[in-house]
Amino acid sequence: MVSTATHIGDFTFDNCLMNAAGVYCMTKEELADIEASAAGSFVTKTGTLEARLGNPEPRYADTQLGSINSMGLPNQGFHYYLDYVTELQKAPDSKNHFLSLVGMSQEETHTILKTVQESDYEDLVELNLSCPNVPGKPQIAYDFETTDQILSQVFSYFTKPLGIKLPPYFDIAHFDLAAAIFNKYPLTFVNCINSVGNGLVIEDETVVIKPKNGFGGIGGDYVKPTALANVHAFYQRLNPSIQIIGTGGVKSGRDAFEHILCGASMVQIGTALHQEGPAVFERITKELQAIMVEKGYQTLEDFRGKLNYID
Ligand code: RRO
Repeated sequence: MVSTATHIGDFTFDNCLMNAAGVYCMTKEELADIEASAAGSFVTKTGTLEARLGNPEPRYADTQLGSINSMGLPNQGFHYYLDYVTELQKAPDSKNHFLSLVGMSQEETHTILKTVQESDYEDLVELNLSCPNVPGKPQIAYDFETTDQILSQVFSYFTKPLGIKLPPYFDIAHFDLAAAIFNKYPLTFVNCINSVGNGLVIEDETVVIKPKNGFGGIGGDYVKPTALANVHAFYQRLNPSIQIIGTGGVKSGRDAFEHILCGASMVQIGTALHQEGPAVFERITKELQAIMVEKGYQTLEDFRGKLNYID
Protein backbone atom coordinates (compact mmCIF):
# COMPACT_ATOMS: atom_id res chain seq x y z
CA MET A 1 0.00 0.00 0.00
CA VAL A 2 1.54 3.35 -1.01
CA SER A 3 1.51 6.18 1.49
CA THR A 4 1.14 9.90 0.83
CA ALA A 5 1.81 10.68 4.50
CA THR A 6 4.26 13.46 5.30
CA HIS A 7 5.52 15.74 8.04
CA ILE A 8 6.34 19.41 8.45
CA GLY A 9 8.64 19.94 11.41
CA ASP A 10 7.38 17.66 14.19
CA PHE A 11 3.85 17.58 12.79
CA THR A 12 2.68 14.52 10.90
CA PHE A 13 -0.05 14.38 8.25
CA ASP A 14 -1.78 11.30 6.83
CA ASN A 15 -1.91 12.98 3.41
CA CYS A 16 0.37 15.57 1.80
CA LEU A 17 -2.51 17.42 0.08
CA MET A 18 -4.35 20.35 1.65
CA ASN A 19 -6.01 23.63 0.69
CA ALA A 20 -4.06 26.77 -0.20
CA ALA A 21 -4.74 29.75 2.06
CA GLY A 22 -7.62 31.83 0.77
CA VAL A 23 -9.55 28.96 -0.76
CA TYR A 24 -12.31 27.20 1.21
CA CYS A 25 -11.06 28.56 4.52
CA MET A 26 -12.88 31.81 5.27
CA THR A 27 -15.41 30.36 7.74
CA LYS A 28 -15.56 27.53 10.29
CA GLU A 29 -18.05 25.76 8.05
CA GLU A 30 -15.63 25.74 5.11
CA LEU A 31 -12.74 24.67 7.32
CA ALA A 32 -14.88 21.85 8.77
CA ASP A 33 -15.53 20.63 5.21
CA ILE A 34 -11.79 20.45 4.53
CA GLU A 35 -11.26 18.73 7.89
CA ALA A 36 -13.83 16.10 6.88
CA SER A 37 -12.29 15.60 3.41
CA ALA A 38 -9.32 13.50 2.30
CA ALA A 39 -7.02 16.52 2.83
CA GLY A 40 -4.23 15.95 5.33
CA SER A 41 -4.67 19.37 6.91
CA PHE A 42 -6.08 22.83 6.36
CA VAL A 43 -4.71 26.34 6.47
CA THR A 44 -7.00 29.19 7.47
CA LYS A 45 -7.66 32.34 5.46
CA THR A 46 -4.95 34.84 6.36
CA GLY A 47 -6.19 36.57 9.49
CA THR A 48 -5.53 40.22 10.32
CA LEU A 49 -5.83 41.99 13.69
CA GLU A 50 -9.36 43.18 12.90
CA ALA A 51 -11.92 41.56 10.59
CA ARG A 52 -11.92 42.95 7.03
CA LEU A 53 -14.56 43.05 4.31
CA GLY A 54 -11.94 43.09 1.53
CA ASN A 55 -12.25 44.58 -1.95
CA PRO A 56 -15.51 45.19 -3.86
CA GLU A 57 -17.02 42.35 -5.93
CA PRO A 58 -16.59 40.83 -8.45
CA ARG A 59 -13.15 40.04 -6.99
CA TYR A 60 -12.53 36.44 -8.15
CA ALA A 61 -12.95 34.91 -11.61
CA ASP A 62 -12.28 31.45 -12.98
CA THR A 63 -10.70 31.42 -16.42
CA GLN A 64 -9.94 28.64 -18.89
CA LEU A 65 -6.40 28.28 -17.59
CA GLY A 66 -6.88 29.15 -13.92
CA SER A 67 -8.10 32.09 -11.91
CA ILE A 68 -7.59 35.73 -11.07
CA ASN A 69 -8.41 37.28 -7.70
CA SER A 70 -8.20 40.54 -5.89
CA MET A 71 -10.02 39.60 -2.72
CA GLY A 72 -8.19 42.22 -0.64
CA LEU A 73 -7.68 40.12 2.47
CA PRO A 74 -11.29 39.67 3.58
CA ASN A 75 -11.27 37.69 6.83
CA GLN A 76 -13.01 37.32 10.18
CA GLY A 77 -10.06 38.63 12.20
CA PHE A 78 -7.28 36.34 13.41
CA HIS A 79 -8.95 35.57 16.77
CA TYR A 80 -11.77 33.75 14.95
CA TYR A 81 -9.32 31.34 13.30
CA LEU A 82 -7.05 31.08 16.36
CA ASP A 83 -10.01 30.12 18.55
CA TYR A 84 -11.32 27.57 16.02
CA VAL A 85 -8.04 25.73 15.48
CA THR A 86 -7.24 25.81 19.18
CA GLU A 87 -10.63 24.21 19.87
CA LEU A 88 -10.17 21.60 17.13
CA GLN A 89 -6.72 20.60 18.33
CA LYS A 90 -8.23 19.48 21.66
CA ALA A 91 -10.00 16.59 19.89
CA PRO A 92 -7.82 13.45 20.12
CA ASP A 93 -8.24 12.53 16.43
CA SER A 94 -7.76 16.08 15.12
CA LYS A 95 -5.49 16.70 12.15
CA ASN A 96 -2.63 19.16 12.57
CA HIS A 97 -3.28 22.62 11.12
CA PHE A 98 -1.80 25.84 9.82
CA LEU A 99 -2.89 29.29 10.98
CA SER A 100 -2.21 31.95 8.32
CA LEU A 101 -1.60 35.46 9.63
CA VAL A 102 -0.40 38.94 8.74
CA GLY A 103 -0.92 42.45 10.04
CA MET A 104 -1.78 45.52 7.99
CA SER A 105 1.45 47.00 9.37
CA GLN A 106 4.60 45.55 10.93
CA GLU A 107 3.33 46.64 14.32
CA GLU A 108 0.07 44.71 13.77
CA THR A 109 1.96 41.63 12.65
CA HIS A 110 3.94 41.64 15.88
CA THR A 111 0.80 42.22 17.97
CA ILE A 112 -0.84 39.20 16.30
CA LEU A 113 2.20 36.92 16.62
CA LYS A 114 2.76 37.90 20.26
CA THR A 115 -0.87 36.98 20.99
CA VAL A 116 -0.40 33.59 19.28
CA GLN A 117 2.87 33.08 21.16
CA GLU A 118 1.06 33.61 24.47
CA SER A 119 -1.96 31.49 23.49
CA ASP A 120 -2.63 27.75 23.88
CA TYR A 121 -2.25 27.28 20.10
CA GLU A 122 0.33 24.59 19.40
CA ASP A 123 0.11 23.86 15.67
CA LEU A 124 1.91 25.58 12.79
CA VAL A 125 1.80 29.25 11.84
CA GLU A 126 2.18 30.60 8.30
CA LEU A 127 3.11 34.27 8.07
CA ASN A 128 1.81 35.61 4.76
CA LEU A 129 4.51 37.87 3.31
CA SER A 130 3.00 37.93 -0.16
CA CYS A 131 -0.55 39.26 -0.39
CA PRO A 132 -0.65 41.00 -3.78
CA ASN A 133 -4.04 42.64 -3.53
CA VAL A 134 -4.26 45.31 -0.86
CA PRO A 135 -4.21 48.67 -2.67
CA GLY A 136 -1.17 50.68 -1.62
CA LYS A 137 0.55 47.76 0.17
CA PRO A 138 3.37 46.10 -1.80
CA GLN A 139 4.10 42.40 -1.35
CA ILE A 140 6.39 42.34 1.69
CA ALA A 141 8.69 39.55 0.50
CA TYR A 142 9.72 41.53 -2.61
CA ASP A 143 11.42 43.95 -0.19
CA PHE A 144 14.35 41.91 1.13
CA GLU A 145 15.46 44.46 3.71
CA THR A 146 12.00 44.67 5.28
CA THR A 147 11.60 40.88 5.17
CA ASP A 148 14.92 40.42 6.98
CA GLN A 149 13.92 43.02 9.57
CA ILE A 150 10.50 41.45 10.20
CA LEU A 151 11.94 37.95 10.58
CA SER A 152 14.68 39.18 12.88
CA GLN A 153 12.11 40.86 15.13
CA VAL A 154 9.65 37.95 14.99
CA PHE A 155 12.22 35.38 16.02
CA SER A 156 13.28 37.53 18.99
CA TYR A 157 10.03 36.50 20.75
CA PHE A 158 8.26 33.85 18.66
CA THR A 159 9.24 30.27 19.54
CA LYS A 160 6.37 28.27 18.01
CA PRO A 161 6.79 26.57 14.61
CA LEU A 162 6.62 29.25 11.94
CA GLY A 163 6.81 29.31 8.15
CA ILE A 164 6.36 32.00 5.52
CA LYS A 165 4.20 32.24 2.41
CA LEU A 166 6.28 33.61 -0.43
CA PRO A 167 5.49 35.35 -3.67
CA PRO A 168 7.05 33.91 -6.81
CA TYR A 169 10.57 35.10 -7.60
CA PHE A 170 11.69 35.26 -11.21
CA ASP A 171 15.43 35.77 -11.12
CA ILE A 172 18.24 33.51 -9.93
CA ALA A 173 19.79 36.47 -8.10
CA HIS A 174 16.55 36.86 -6.15
CA PHE A 175 16.44 33.15 -5.25
CA ASP A 176 20.00 33.53 -3.91
CA LEU A 177 19.27 36.69 -1.95
CA ALA A 178 15.99 35.45 -0.50
CA ALA A 179 17.43 32.07 0.50
CA ALA A 180 20.40 33.72 2.21
CA ILE A 181 17.97 35.71 4.37
CA PHE A 182 15.67 32.77 5.16
CA ASN A 183 18.65 30.58 6.12
CA LYS A 184 19.46 32.99 8.96
CA TYR A 185 16.27 32.08 10.81
CA PRO A 186 14.77 28.96 12.43
CA LEU A 187 11.92 28.78 9.92
CA THR A 188 10.03 25.48 9.87
CA PHE A 189 8.95 25.89 6.25
CA VAL A 190 8.58 28.19 3.29
CA ASN A 191 5.48 27.96 1.10
CA CYS A 192 6.06 28.61 -2.63
CA ILE A 193 4.10 30.26 -4.22
CA ASN A 194 1.33 32.74 -3.61
CA SER A 195 -0.52 33.86 -6.72
CA VAL A 196 1.49 35.58 -9.46
CA GLY A 197 0.69 39.17 -8.56
CA ASN A 198 -1.00 41.79 -10.67
CA GLY A 199 -1.99 39.95 -13.80
CA LEU A 200 -4.82 41.16 -16.01
CA VAL A 201 -7.57 39.04 -17.57
CA ILE A 202 -9.90 40.55 -20.18
CA GLU A 203 -13.18 39.28 -21.63
CA ASP A 204 -14.40 41.02 -24.78
CA GLU A 205 -13.20 44.55 -23.99
CA THR A 206 -13.53 44.53 -20.21
CA VAL A 207 -11.57 43.34 -17.19
CA VAL A 208 -13.14 40.41 -15.28
CA ILE A 209 -12.70 41.65 -11.70
CA LYS A 210 -13.54 45.07 -10.26
CA PRO A 211 -10.76 46.01 -7.80
CA LYS A 212 -7.59 47.72 -9.05
CA ASN A 213 -9.07 48.13 -12.54
CA GLY A 214 -8.88 44.38 -13.06
CA PHE A 215 -5.36 43.67 -11.78
CA GLY A 216 -5.18 40.56 -9.60
CA GLY A 217 -3.25 37.49 -8.49
CA ILE A 218 -3.08 34.69 -11.05
CA GLY A 219 -3.43 31.00 -10.10
CA GLY A 220 -3.98 27.68 -11.85
CA ASP A 221 -2.34 26.29 -15.00
CA TYR A 222 -0.65 29.60 -15.80
CA VAL A 223 1.54 29.44 -12.70
CA LYS A 224 2.68 25.80 -12.40
CA PRO A 225 6.10 26.23 -14.07
CA THR A 226 6.82 29.27 -11.89
CA ALA A 227 5.66 27.41 -8.78
CA LEU A 228 7.82 24.37 -9.58
CA ALA A 229 10.85 26.58 -10.22
CA ASN A 230 10.39 28.34 -6.88
CA VAL A 231 9.91 25.07 -4.98
CA HIS A 232 13.04 23.61 -6.54
CA ALA A 233 15.15 26.77 -6.26
CA PHE A 234 14.47 26.95 -2.52
CA TYR A 235 14.86 23.19 -2.09
CA GLN A 236 18.36 23.57 -3.55
CA ARG A 237 19.28 26.59 -1.43
CA LEU A 238 17.62 26.29 1.99
CA ASN A 239 19.00 24.53 5.06
CA PRO A 240 17.50 21.01 5.12
CA SER A 241 15.71 21.94 8.36
CA ILE A 242 13.52 24.37 6.38
CA GLN A 243 10.94 22.32 4.51
CA ILE A 244 9.06 23.42 1.40
CA ILE A 245 5.31 23.50 0.84
CA GLY A 246 4.51 23.52 -2.87
CA THR A 247 1.54 25.55 -4.11
CA GLY A 248 0.59 26.54 -7.63
CA GLY A 249 -1.13 24.92 -10.55
CA VAL A 250 -2.03 21.62 -8.89
CA LYS A 251 -5.14 20.04 -10.40
CA SER A 252 -3.99 16.45 -10.91
CA GLY A 253 -1.91 13.74 -9.27
CA ARG A 254 0.77 14.42 -11.86
CA ASP A 255 0.99 18.09 -10.76
CA ALA A 256 1.33 17.06 -7.10
CA PHE A 257 3.97 14.48 -8.10
CA GLU A 258 5.98 17.19 -9.89
CA HIS A 259 5.88 19.49 -6.85
CA ILE A 260 7.19 16.67 -4.65
CA LEU A 261 9.84 15.78 -7.23
CA CYS A 262 10.97 19.43 -7.00
CA GLY A 263 11.27 19.10 -3.22
CA ALA A 264 7.86 19.82 -1.70
CA SER A 265 6.97 18.05 1.55
CA MET A 266 3.33 19.10 1.36
CA VAL A 267 1.26 20.28 -1.60
CA GLN A 268 -1.52 22.86 -1.51
CA ILE A 269 -4.46 23.20 -3.88
CA GLY A 270 -6.06 26.57 -4.58
CA THR A 271 -7.79 27.20 -7.90
CA ALA A 272 -8.74 23.53 -8.46
CA LEU A 273 -10.27 23.37 -4.96
CA HIS A 274 -12.27 26.50 -5.71
CA GLN A 275 -13.50 25.00 -8.97
CA GLU A 276 -14.14 21.42 -7.79
CA GLY A 277 -14.79 21.60 -4.04
CA PRO A 278 -13.27 19.39 -1.31
CA ALA A 279 -13.82 16.18 -3.35
CA VAL A 280 -10.72 17.32 -5.26
CA PHE A 281 -8.53 15.91 -2.46
CA GLU A 282 -9.72 12.34 -2.87
CA ARG A 283 -9.40 12.47 -6.66
CA ILE A 284 -5.88 13.92 -6.67
CA THR A 285 -4.73 11.61 -3.86
CA LYS A 286 -5.85 8.59 -5.89
CA GLU A 287 -4.12 9.93 -9.00
CA LEU A 288 -0.90 10.53 -7.05
CA GLN A 289 -1.08 7.03 -5.54
CA ALA A 290 -1.56 5.52 -9.00
CA ILE A 291 1.60 7.28 -10.26
CA MET A 292 3.54 6.04 -7.21
CA VAL A 293 2.34 2.45 -7.79
CA GLU A 294 3.29 2.64 -11.46
CA LYS A 295 6.78 3.89 -10.59
CA GLY A 296 7.30 1.54 -7.65
CA TYR A 297 7.46 4.29 -5.02
CA GLN A 298 6.01 3.52 -1.61
CA THR A 299 6.52 6.81 0.22
CA LEU A 300 7.07 10.43 -0.75
CA GLU A 301 10.68 10.14 0.48
CA ASP A 302 11.33 7.72 -2.40
CA PHE A 303 11.13 10.59 -4.89
CA ARG A 304 11.04 13.90 -3.02
CA GLY A 305 13.58 16.33 -4.48
CA LYS A 306 14.91 13.69 -6.90
CA LEU A 307 14.29 15.72 -10.04
CA ASN A 308 16.50 14.54 -12.93
CA TYR A 309 18.57 16.96 -14.98
CA ILE A 310 19.86 16.51 -18.51
CA ASP A 311 23.67 16.06 -18.47
O1 RRO B 1 -7.04 38.15 -0.05
C1 RRO B 1 -6.38 38.24 -1.12
O2 RRO B 1 -6.64 39.08 -2.00
C2 RRO B 1 -5.24 37.35 -1.38
C3 RRO B 1 -4.25 37.09 -0.46
BR1 RRO B 1 -4.29 37.70 1.32
C4 RRO B 1 -3.12 36.32 -0.84
O3 RRO B 1 -2.19 36.04 -0.07
N1 RRO B 1 -3.09 35.87 -2.12
C5 RRO B 1 -4.06 36.12 -3.01
O4 RRO B 1 -3.96 35.70 -4.16
N2 RRO B 1 -5.15 36.87 -2.61
